[in-house]
Amino acid sequence: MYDKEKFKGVLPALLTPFDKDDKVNKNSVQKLIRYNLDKGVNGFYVGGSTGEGLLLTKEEREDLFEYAADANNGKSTMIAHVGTICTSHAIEMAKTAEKLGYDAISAVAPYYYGFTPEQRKQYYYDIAEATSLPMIIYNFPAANGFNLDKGTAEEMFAHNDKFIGIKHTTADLFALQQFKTMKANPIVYNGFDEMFVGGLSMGADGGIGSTYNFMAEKYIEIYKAFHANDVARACEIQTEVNEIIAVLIKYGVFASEKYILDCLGIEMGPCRKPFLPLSEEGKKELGEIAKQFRQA
Ligand code: MN9
Repeated sequence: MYDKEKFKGVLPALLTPFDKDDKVNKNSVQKLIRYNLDKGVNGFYVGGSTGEGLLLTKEEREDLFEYAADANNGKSTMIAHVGTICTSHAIEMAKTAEKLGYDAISAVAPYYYGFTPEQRKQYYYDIAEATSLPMIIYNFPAANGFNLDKGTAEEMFAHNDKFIGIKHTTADLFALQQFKTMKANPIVYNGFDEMFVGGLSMGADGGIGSTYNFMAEKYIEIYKAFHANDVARACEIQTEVNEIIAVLIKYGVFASEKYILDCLGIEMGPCRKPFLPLSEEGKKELGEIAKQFRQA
């Protein structure tokens, strides 16, 4: 059995900083981890969508796992996102994460070829069987057309008890609630930061989010208020962060988050191409937003 408690709470989906040569910036990875540990986050989700994991080579992803684990130094829960289109690459990354002491692995479903439900399930079984680490399914239908339902999840969790959780990145909070009624009672994470209170209300055990990178304290406060039965306060903070998220969406979420962190003293660089640099107009508006957050 694994310790369920340690997977709960607020976990930034770690952004991946790049230096001037477009290399993963180790210094900044470590600074970003420490900045968030100081705020009291419960863990990190490394190399996922937010971390531009699918724009990194396998070696870069493994290096990133190492930099992040070193900086975390056992202080919080570490989840390595190993998902990719090729099962054997995912397995190699999962083994690396295991060696580095990660607490769990996670994977987005394989994409592009329109794999069948059987093929997708087998991909998850193969990865889960390759290590002793627990597996958290990354359910992000908008990205790959795979919409995990309760029946399929039941089947997968029954097949292998390494399946422990679901990162639920859809606005379908009914589906989230349905996962919580499964026999296995999985850990379920809210994936869209702009509906964190909604996710918690429907039973989420916590959230994994990109906007946590620079405003984790807001989500920690939402989480605490919600669990102290102060839903009105939780909603108030949600409204506050959503005003900011609306601006991030306007200019591109990850590039905007990186720019805000640049302003706060952590050099994040741009996103990797084909993402394009932030507009000057975006920088102006985001620079104003950055002023309300703590310097790193
Ligand atoms: O990891 C993120 N998901 C994606 C979670 O980017 C696909 C979210 O944090 C969003 O970036 C955020 C803004 O829509 O909720």
